Amino acid sequence: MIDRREFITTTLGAAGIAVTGLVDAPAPFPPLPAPRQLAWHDLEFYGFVHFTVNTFTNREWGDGDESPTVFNPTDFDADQIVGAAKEGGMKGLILTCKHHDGFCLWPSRYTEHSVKHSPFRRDAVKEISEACGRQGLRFGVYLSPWDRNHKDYGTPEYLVYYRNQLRELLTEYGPVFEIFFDGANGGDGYYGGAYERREIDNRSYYEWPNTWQLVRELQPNTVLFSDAGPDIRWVGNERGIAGETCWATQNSADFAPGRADVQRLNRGDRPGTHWVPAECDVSIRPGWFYHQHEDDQVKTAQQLVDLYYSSVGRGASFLLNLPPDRRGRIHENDARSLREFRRIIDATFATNLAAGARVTASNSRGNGRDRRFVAGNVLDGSRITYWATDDEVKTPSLVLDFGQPTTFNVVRIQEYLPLGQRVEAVGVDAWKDGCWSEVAGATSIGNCRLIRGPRITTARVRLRVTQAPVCPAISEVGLFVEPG
Ligand code: FUL
Ligand code: CA
Repeated sequence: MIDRREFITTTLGAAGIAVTGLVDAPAPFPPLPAPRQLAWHDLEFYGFVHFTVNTFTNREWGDGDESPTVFNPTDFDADQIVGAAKEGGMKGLILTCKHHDGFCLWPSRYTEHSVKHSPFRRDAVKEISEACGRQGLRFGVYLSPWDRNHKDYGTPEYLVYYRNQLRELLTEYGPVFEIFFDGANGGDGYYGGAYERREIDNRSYYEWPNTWQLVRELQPNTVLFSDAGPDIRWVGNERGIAGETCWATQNSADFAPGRADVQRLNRGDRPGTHWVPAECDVSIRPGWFYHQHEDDQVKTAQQLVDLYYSSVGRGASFLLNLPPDRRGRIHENDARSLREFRRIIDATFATNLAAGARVTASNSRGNGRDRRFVAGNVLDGSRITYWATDDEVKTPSLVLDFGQPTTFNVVRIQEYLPLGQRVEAVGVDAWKDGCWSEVAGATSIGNCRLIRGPRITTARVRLRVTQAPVCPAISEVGLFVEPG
């Protein structure tokens, strides 16, 4: 589609009339997200499914010598698992197709250590991926690099095995939105009967760039997760908490999968050479796998809500683990918490209280005459329209006038990501007794910043960009109130 300015310029230019008053869009501020990363940002909340022999041996890490016969879910129901995730508002599910113990949930042609020798005998990867397809969730893969079952682990032959498995998963189960490359690597295990300790140099052993290249060839839209990216990074903890300041960028040369500088991963680097936003992985229970003794330790809906604010609300994604039980279903307690979480989030974000406000800005790019950049674009509910200022105006402000007292306790700000992460800090003011008083502030914005605080009642709110290296491009601003 030809853009409006181009159209006018071409038409008027052809008629010999000079064009004024229309301006170029702001220059992008690199590094920029790739299209696959932009699509991933949209998901915001998705799930992990940890399920394997550990579910039946009551462990977190299997040694690799478990008999496939222990894998015996009595009532496996992929639609129930996916349905619970969907009811909780998850947009995708990442399945542990193979955890550190090496047992495969699909009948891989490259090993006998799989469902094919279990009493279950079905292909759990197929069933989960198809249930995701039916219910409109994206499907993702966890394939543990560390394999405590495989005889070749630690040698170059194992890499051939690992990539063969990846190829199976990427060619036989439909689109894969993410691959989670875990960082836990090397140590003791069964290793085909050797029962020994195998150390590997995790900076060189896996030859990650070659594996990443294979994925790019097979499924170019898949985002690759590891401690170090290349597409998305670990947030540096398994508690679901991104840094209060959390940049979508990092200096990738300083990082390698399996070697985590947890503090830097938690906040990212600014400036950073690459777009590698954070993912917050955390389990709904203390463990990653199901244990009956944790049935009464399922996180409450309010705890999950807090995690939403500390992950999605800081520009990261929220990857919440839901471990199926020995039936092969999501336990009632987990499903209940998750449903209640969704009810609270929906009740909070259903109505943008600022939607009908009159909005004015201290500056809009091109004197406010170019609709592509006007302040009203922050209230149209669309992420692809934005408010931008003239290049030299880096710290503008925007006023929302509701015309009547309005009560909120959450402010949501979202940048227009195709132009990069531009805003470094903002302040939020409320009009009170005839003057502005600051009620909130935040650093890094990015995909989504949620500022949550006590309830405030006011008829006018002002957003100030207080620090930015270039003019801002803000796609949406919202005010919300959490249910009482
Ligand atoms: C860790 C693993 O060791 C855990 O078992 C779990 O899979 C978690 C998501 O990643 O590194
Ligand atoms: Ca918009």
